[in-house]
Amino acid sequence: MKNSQDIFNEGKKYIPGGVNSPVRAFQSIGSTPPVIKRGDKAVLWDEDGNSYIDFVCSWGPMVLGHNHPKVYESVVNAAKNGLSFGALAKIEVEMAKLIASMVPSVEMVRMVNSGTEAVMSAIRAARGYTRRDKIIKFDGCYHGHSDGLLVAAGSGVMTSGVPDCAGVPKSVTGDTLTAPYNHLEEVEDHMKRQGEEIAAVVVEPVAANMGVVLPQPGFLEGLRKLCDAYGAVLIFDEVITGFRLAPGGAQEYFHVMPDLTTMGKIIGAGMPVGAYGGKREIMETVAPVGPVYQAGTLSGNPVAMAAGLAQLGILKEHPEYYSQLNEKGDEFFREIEKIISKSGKNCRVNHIGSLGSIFFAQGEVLDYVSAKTADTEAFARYARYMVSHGIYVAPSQFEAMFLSLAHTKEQLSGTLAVIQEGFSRGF
Ligand code: HOZ
Repeated sequence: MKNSQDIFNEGKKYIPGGVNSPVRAFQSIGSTPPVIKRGDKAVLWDEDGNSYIDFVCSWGPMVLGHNHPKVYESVVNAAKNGLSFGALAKIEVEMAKLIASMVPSVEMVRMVNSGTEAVMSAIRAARGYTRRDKIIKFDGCYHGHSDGLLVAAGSGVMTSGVPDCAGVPKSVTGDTLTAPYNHLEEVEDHMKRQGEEIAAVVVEPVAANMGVVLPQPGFLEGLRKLCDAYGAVLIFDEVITGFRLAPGGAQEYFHVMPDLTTMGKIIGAGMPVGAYGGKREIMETVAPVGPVYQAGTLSGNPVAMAAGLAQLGILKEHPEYYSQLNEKGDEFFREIEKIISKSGKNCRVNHIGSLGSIFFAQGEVLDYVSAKTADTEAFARYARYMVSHGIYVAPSQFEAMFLSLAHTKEQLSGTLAVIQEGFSRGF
């Protein structure tokens, strides 16, 4: 097993599809994945010795780039003291305090191990708090793979083109209502019909799992008003936007406060961490204070906390990093827009700060239906071309492109040159 292809083939004998998460199989772009050996700053190397400028950034969390020396040092030092205790450690309290100091709506926070777990638990807390069962989610938003949220989900579910997941009982999804993203009137309809039964509205404040789709002006504010009017809990899933758009995530960026916030891998600097937090009165329904049960031996794991604390600590100390990162992203995506418009191709670039997507679609992409109009074959040709030219982009039309603070001007202009060549010659 020397090279990527051999390793992937061997993996397929023992792991479903050869991968531990479906999108990374590169199936939807009709290719096979480079097997990644190492990352440093904004560069990845594969088992064949090829290097790539990384625009996946582990699906977001590597906002400082790979192998940041302070994060590395913090992890190594923590590991020297033991890998897991299943008991309270001081670093968990430090982490909770730091998150509460950065995310404006968070008064209390509970650590879990992934974004999936965070959203699943936040919804349970919202249901326990309101004593209601139904939730509203948006078509094309992805909130992890828990049963009740695999309804019209984005990310790998959308990539595979299977809107409903086998193995999920109808009885479990019966309380999940859906609405199109950016269509406030449909949320209002649900509320008018059954507002007394709706525990929560869960939303990605910037949708980033059907490609990047921005909230239209008034959408998030409208959700806030509807939740207030009907006594529902507003949950912002900030697994992608948290600590990326601003120190306090999308809620700070858009000045709209949710009741609960879910966070993911970025708070572990890429290690398996998630968290949910928000208003004290809701969080105090969670055990051992209240009757909503949620637990886990690995929750608040000291090594994962050490990684996250180092990354978030750096970000808190340097608020100027956000203007740098957002400007770098805005400029990069605007340049892509120029290239595309000169080429005359039917593409749209949706972007905000360091997050963006090139949609191979004709019209504006504002929701699941318009995202689905994208020509996934054309995207596949583009993605294969990019990867074969040393630019690692997500192997799906329905995922985001992420920049980090580690991306250099030269790397970004090199990437633009590759894109330019691709759009002018065809992929
Ligand atoms: N569903 C993830 C991105 N939205 C991909 C996870 C992975 O393959 O690591």
